[in-house]
Amino acid sequence: MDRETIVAASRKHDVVPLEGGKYYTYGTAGFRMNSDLLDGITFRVGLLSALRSRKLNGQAIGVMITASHNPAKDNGVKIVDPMGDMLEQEWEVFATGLVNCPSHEVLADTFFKIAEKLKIDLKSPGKIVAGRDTRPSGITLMQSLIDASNATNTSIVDFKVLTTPQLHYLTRCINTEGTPSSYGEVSEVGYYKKLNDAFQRCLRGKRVTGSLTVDCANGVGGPKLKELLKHVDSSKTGLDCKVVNDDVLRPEVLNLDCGADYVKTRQRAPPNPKPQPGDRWCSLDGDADRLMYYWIDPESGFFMFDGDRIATLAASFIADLFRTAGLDEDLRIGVVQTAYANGASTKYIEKHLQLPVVCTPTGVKHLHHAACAFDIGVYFEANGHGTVLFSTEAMQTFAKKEPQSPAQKDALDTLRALGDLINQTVGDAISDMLMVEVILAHKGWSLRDWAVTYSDLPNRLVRVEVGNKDLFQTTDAERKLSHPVGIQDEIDQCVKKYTNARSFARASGTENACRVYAEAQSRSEADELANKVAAIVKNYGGA
Ligand code: 16G
Ligand code: MG
Repeated sequence: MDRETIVAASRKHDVVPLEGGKYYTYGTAGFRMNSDLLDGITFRVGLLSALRSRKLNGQAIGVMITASHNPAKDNGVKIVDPMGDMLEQEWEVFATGLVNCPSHEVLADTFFKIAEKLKIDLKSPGKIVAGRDTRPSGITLMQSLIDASNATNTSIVDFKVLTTPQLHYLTRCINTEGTPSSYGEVSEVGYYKKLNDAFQRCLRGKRVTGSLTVDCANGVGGPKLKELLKHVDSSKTGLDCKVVNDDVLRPEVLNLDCGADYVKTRQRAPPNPKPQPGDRWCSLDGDADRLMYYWIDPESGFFMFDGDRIATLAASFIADLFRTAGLDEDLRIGVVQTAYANGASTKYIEKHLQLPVVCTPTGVKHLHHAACAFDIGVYFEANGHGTVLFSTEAMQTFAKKEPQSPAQKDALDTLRALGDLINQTVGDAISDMLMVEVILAHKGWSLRDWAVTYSDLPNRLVRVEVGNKDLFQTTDAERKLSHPVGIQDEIDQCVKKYTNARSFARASGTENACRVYAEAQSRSEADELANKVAAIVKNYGGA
């Protein structure tokens, strides 16, 4: 690997400098922006992955090219660590450092400096596994990545079009292949086979009833879900899936008036095709790592089952299985949420399910990390991203424990199957959807039964334009502002005037704005509180 080769390769992939001394940062979603700006950035992410792979003894590093629920013109690039989790936080600064190098020469020098500082043997082999969503810009960005791997003698496996969770799955599979902790077959088909096998084992002869319509946001989830369905025997499982909004041939319709983000932020079903009263629906987002369920209640209209609802459903089912299996003394189940979780869901988990709840800052990496502290960690963001993590110890206990009755055996087998069904690397809309179907089938629940478990507090999310969002610094898992000084007191004074109310403000991690969340006993109180807190934020935020 030599400097000249890297410099020459980099010349083909310029980075567009930002104006006014601003720089690109590796955020919660990696680098994400208009796809025209991403060529050089993706090349440099390739360089970083080449370093990271060698630092981790040649284990494969995943790179996913996607902008998730963002408009079709955007794209993004994100690094996945060998076990399928997000890039270790300490390395985000190196990503930011490489991407903002002012010239190709400085870039090459920085590359070698990082290698030296971290004692990376550049002669050892390195490996990258890559995937992209259906955005056309992903094809050229993949080439930028390939050029970076060629310039650094790093091997690259291009899996082409994948959902984000599939890339996470494949990264873990490659790195565990042939070991006792093998995560599955290293192929897309292996992913479908694993899900289908676990789905059948989870159902244990029970059948899914009624049909399910899946809105795929016109993204990669459409073709991939249809692929999965070829493997599912609906005569055995009862799964009757209708796939809609699966047009990936017209890039401009991606995430347009459909998808999980649309449903969550607009709090309504996609206009087209229109769900009929009583139908069971769910929506995936553009890269299939978020899930929203909903239905039109024939009496009261649209009702949404967001990440909080999915988390409570999963936690209650698993806690029941634990009790039946006699494991509630041995292993700990916990639920991880963010400040955006509806207060009613938190209360339900703590008071009704009697399970501990941990609150973390927004962003999957924080939730994932906190969930690892439990034997079974259920984590979901309200926006529908989440999963259930089963520790190695938990999986071993399910396998080893001698059942004392047929009911215990059944519970232990179901738990093991759930551990295989639920993606252990990251939130996976397709895997989560199968989990929801399994749980509803086991409980014999309709969506109405699920809806009445608790009532959400009315809430409102407001986006506030501010001069400088970096003035807003949070503490207490984003539930309070430490800066600007004095602002939190004003918010507290305001919240006090409302019943059962809560409100917080934070700087967005993905755009230049602040977000204000408020909930209260009634719709009008929640709206009023959100607007008042937004006005306070605006006041402190500069022009
Ligand atoms: C990113 C995060 C998502 C979070 C969202 C918040 C990942 C993979 N994605 O999309 O979890 O909910 O940012 O956006 O961590 P915000 O900071 O703009 O509110
Ligand atoms: Mg997504």
